[in-house]
This record gives sequence, C-alpha cells and structure tokens, in this order.
Amino acid sequence: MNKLVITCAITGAEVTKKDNPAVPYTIAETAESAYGAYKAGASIIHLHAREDDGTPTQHWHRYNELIEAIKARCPGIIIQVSTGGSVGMTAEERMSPLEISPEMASLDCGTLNFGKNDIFVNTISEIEMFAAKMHEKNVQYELGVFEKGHIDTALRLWKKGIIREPLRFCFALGVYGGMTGEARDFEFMKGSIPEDALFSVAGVGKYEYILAEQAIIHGGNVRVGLEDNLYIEKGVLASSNAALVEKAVWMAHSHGREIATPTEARMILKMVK
Ligand code: KMH
Ligand code: ZN
Repeated sequence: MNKLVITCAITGAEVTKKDNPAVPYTIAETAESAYGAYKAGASIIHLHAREDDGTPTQHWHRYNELIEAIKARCPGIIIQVSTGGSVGMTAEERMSPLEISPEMASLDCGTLNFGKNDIFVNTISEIEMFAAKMHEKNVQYELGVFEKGHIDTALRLWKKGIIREPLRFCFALGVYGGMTGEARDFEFMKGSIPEDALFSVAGVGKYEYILAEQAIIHGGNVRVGLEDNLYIEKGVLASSNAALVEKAVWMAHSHGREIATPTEARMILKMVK
C-alpha cells in the first residue's frame, strides 16, 4: 500500500480561540502551527487565511504572506489553499487566493447546510467557474465532497471535461447539516468513486479518527486538524495541530502504513508531471 499522505487543516474559518486556544490566527501563529504539523508528519497544509483578530479573509495578499511564512519554516511542504473560505463569502471573494497560483487548492463540489443557520453554497455554475480558474492558473486541486451527491456532480463535470484528472476526492463528512462519517458512510462514498481515483477523508469532530482509520485500512489518505476537530480525545482539547497529526501517525503505524514526505506525497497524488 502507498505511504499515507497526511493533510493538516490548521485553522479553518469557523473555529475560534474560544473553542480551542491553539487555533492560530496571526501569520506567526499559523506558521508555527504548520511547522508543528509538518514535523509531526503532515505533508500538506490545508490553509485558510485569517486577520490577526481571527476574522476569516480570502484576500490573496494575506495568503501570499502566510504561504511565504509557512514555506520558510517547512521546506518542501505542499500548501493547499481553501477556496471554500467561510459561509456567506461570494464566489469572487473565495477565488482570490487563486490569483497567486498556489500549488494546490480545494474545489468544493456541492451545497449543504453548514451548522444550524448557514448554507455553504456551491452552485454547479460556480464549481465550473472555480475549476476553469484553477486550470487557467495551473493549480492542482482536491475535490471536496460532503455527501454522495457531490461525488455525482464531480463525476458529471469530469465526464464533460470541466473537472480534469487526476481525480482526488476528499470525503468531508460529519458537518452539522451534512452526511455523517461512520464506517458505512465511508464505504458508500468510497464505492461511489472510480476505482483508480485518489481519496482522502476529513472527519468533523468525533468522525475525524473513525474516518482516518477507515482510510488508513483501505488505502486512502487522511486529513486532521483543528479546522475539523478540536479534541484529541472525548472531552480533552487538542493542545496543537501537531498533536492531532501525531495521533494519525500513531494510527497509521499501528496498521502498518508509513508516512509520506511532501516529495513522496507529490508522487502519490500525481502532482508531478
Ligand atoms: N469553511 C467552510 C464553509 C474548503 O476549505 O474548501 C468551507 C471549507 C471548505 O472549509
Ligand atoms: Zn477548509
């Protein structure tokens, strides 16, 4: 089986320091947290930008500063910018980080309720627009799918040539308003993508390690991090992103899977042409 590619989603747009003081906001905090995750075994950082007070921003200028700071601390690391941003942002706002041609970005493939009062909107026209921009800017992408219908949408767009290979899915399950992340949900999602497609899992809250274990066993990759989950175990806040990555590494080793370096991750994810 391939080595395991670990992504760390270090900050997100919804969680705050009130939820867990380890959530990074400033450039220095974000770079430090990325470094901890990198040292622990993450080869990809899924990156959201925030202002110093924690307000989410998609401005390319902030992403540029963050990417520079992270790259300086973590040689070779893959940075995947978010084009999800935070709920309520316009598609134009969300696409801003693509202006600086990042190595990789998230491409969300459908709409869902996101928490009690919000809707994370991704119309099919918007998905097409995001994909076109990523091709124009030569950005590799990972397909964020929060339920099975999103896989179907992505596959329809792939058949039309709007989404291109390599297909890299990220099953983002357990959002309050979306599909849960039990083992049977994983099986359904995995069974719904082409045999040769790549996949990773991003479980929200308690689903983080339920899904991680499934992906480790079944040859997929894993995303962990404070964006998705604040706890290292039930009722115990994670001290850092590094601690969440360490737990995934421990789980991988206990199932006999080695951890990919960033260079190996680029090969595994077919990012090297
Ligand atoms: N913040 C969520 C509304 C992504 O990064 O592409 C969307 C999100 C997905 O986090
Ligand atoms: Zn995100």
